[in-house]
Amino acid sequence: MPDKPIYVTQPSLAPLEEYVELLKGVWNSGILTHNGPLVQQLEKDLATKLGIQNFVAVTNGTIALQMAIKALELKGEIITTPFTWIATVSAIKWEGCTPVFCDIEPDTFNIDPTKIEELITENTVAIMPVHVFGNPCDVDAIDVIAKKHNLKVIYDAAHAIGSTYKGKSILEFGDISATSLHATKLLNTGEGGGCVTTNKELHEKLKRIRFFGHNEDKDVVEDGCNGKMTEIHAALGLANLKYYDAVLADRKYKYNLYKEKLQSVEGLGFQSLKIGKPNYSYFPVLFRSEQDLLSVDEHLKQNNVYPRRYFWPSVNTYKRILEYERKDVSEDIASRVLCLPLFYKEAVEDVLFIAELIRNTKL
Ligand code: T4K
Repeated sequence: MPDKPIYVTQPSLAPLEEYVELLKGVWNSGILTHNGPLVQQLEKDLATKLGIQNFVAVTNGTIALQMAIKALELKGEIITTPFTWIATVSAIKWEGCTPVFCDIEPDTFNIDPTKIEELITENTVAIMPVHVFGNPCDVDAIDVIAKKHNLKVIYDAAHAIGSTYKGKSILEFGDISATSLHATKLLNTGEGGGCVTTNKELHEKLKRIRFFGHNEDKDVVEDGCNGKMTEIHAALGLANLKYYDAVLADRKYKYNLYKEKLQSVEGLGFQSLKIGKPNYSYFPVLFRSEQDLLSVDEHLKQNNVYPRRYFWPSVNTYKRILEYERKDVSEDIASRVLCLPLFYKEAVEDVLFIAELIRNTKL
């Protein structure tokens, strides 16, 4: 048994000295925030790394979603997925819109494009799918529906830095993508996030919204908020960005190792990766029943291993903040998915140990 607990994830962190080196510049200049040089550098370097036109760095992924809704001036119903983190839905609600849940595909865990059209009403203004666990949605099918019904598309790409489709970053699909740079993500700034759009006007507007709605003369020209990333966070992002390729390759290796060791276990299933390339940022396992999941979860915990039930329960069942409407596939998948520990510092022996524990659990 490992002497220290193995949690579902740990932040990927650059050597401390490299972070401190960047902080020295911050201490010398005294510039802590307000679109400082490190934020600008992070935006530029990250855009180059991902091969995208631009990146608007913000305080977290939730505010990135809210800013996207604000920038597109949406008021009405937004069709989204119930198999997600609560932030997808709280962002919609905080912007005064109404979430309408579309059920998911049982294999990819992403929104089911064949079920979107039946939910469109005269009040529908947008679709907000999630690239669940970094697995790209069927962006072509979603684009066809959006164009046909004149709807905007905001991708919740919180998990999806590093995921691609047709050789292009998944962040450049839809009108705007909102991503997260939270501690638990492939690339992190502690807390952080970003908006990505290929539309230059929207890009400028997002920058103004991030900064109280100010234009360059500090006139208020938008309904803005405070979404500014600090230099301290940007420094961490820049330090970590140097290790981005190594982290991505490491996750892919461990993902494939888990798969290799677990694929012959009867009663276990995996997320289908059908469209584009994922970033291997999570390793979700699908059990035959919730009882099987609970047995494995218990066995792992007895051995100091702590996986997580992302995303359970299905968000449509949060009755305190939403009117309940059944979503059979999402509720079923949410009850049977367990994410196994997967992170840069995880020892390969620990991956093998966890896989062995699962193989040895009586299902
Ligand atoms: N949309 C989607 C689809 C999302 O999944 C999320 C966030 C968002 C939007 C919103 O993005 P942000 O506003 O958060 O940028 C995490 C994160 O808080 C959240 O960012 C993430 N999704 C969600 C799926 O998971 P927890 O509940 O897993 O955090 P916690 O504290 O239980 O940490 C998990 C494990 O990670 C711990 O066992 C230990 C380790 N850990 C965690 C932190 C925070 C560390 O080692 N160091 C740390 O600093 O929420």
